Amino acid sequence: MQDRPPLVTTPSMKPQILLAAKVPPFLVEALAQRYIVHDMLAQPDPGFVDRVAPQVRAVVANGESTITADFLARLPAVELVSVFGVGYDGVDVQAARQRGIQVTNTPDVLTDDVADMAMALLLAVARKVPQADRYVRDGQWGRAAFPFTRKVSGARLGIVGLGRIGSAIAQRARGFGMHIAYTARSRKDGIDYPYYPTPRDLAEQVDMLIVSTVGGPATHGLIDAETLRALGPQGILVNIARGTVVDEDALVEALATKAIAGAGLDVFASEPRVPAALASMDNVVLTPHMASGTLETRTAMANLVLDNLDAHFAGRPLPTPVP
Ligand code: 8YV
Repeated sequence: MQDRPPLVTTPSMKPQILLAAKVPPFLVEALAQRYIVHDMLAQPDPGFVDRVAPQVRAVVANGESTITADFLARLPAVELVSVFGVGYDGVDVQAARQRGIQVTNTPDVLTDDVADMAMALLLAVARKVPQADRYVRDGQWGRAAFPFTRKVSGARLGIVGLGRIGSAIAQRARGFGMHIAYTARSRKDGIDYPYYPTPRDLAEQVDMLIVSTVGGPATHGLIDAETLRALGPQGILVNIARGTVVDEDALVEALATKAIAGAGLDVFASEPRVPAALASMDNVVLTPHMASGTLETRTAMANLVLDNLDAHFAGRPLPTPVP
């Protein structure tokens, strides 16, 4: 029998990337068509990252990822971190910059969904939508009266952080005839809504407070016990930003003692862990960090991740580098 010629393997020219977060399957598939993908969450072996590290030229992360300076130091060939999400507070951008590593995110495409979700949570808490649903399913209708709820239209709304998402929330709230005020690091030029320098000052003036500011050390615990007390026993808090912006222990305490009336929370300090106390309360609505989670928006986010990677590897300007 004739010997077969040895199989010649040519090294793939595809750049290698490290997938460091859970992203939708359609993004994983699209990435795999263009790149050699090392999915670190699918690898139980702790030595995996260091084994592939010398070849890794880009990292795909998400809004919840923690990409520290130490982690980047383990990736000597990395050139780009592409975040599937608008928030990049988990990425040490300064450390990346020092190494010449670019960071991109997915702004704008998710603004509408996140603002929609803020209003959904506000309405769900104020109008007791989950409780009303349970009441009907449990066959209570016709037996016991459903309690009165709180009116959202015309109420006073405070927005913490009037960036892209905060402004989109304000736009929606105007449609509800709400009286809008805001706090931010500084007063915004050309904005007529009343400005308060701190969340506490703002909370004193409003019925409902929506948190839509960036995460990270600068806003850690910004919504503290004092702010919640200022919001008052009729007050409702909604957080679609980052769990760390709200002092979670203080929030649990404020809800338990009825220092505030209720809360709608899409984000938590240590996801996916939700404090058991919150889950046992009836005056809260809890969702699993899904504000941007429509098929349309997650598809647009995925496309932006791909566009940034493709631009980088083609030597073109990045569509959405972080500022
Ligand atoms: C997540 C988010 O990134 O955009 C952000 O900053 O927090 C979200 O959109 C998304 O859940 C993907 O993990």
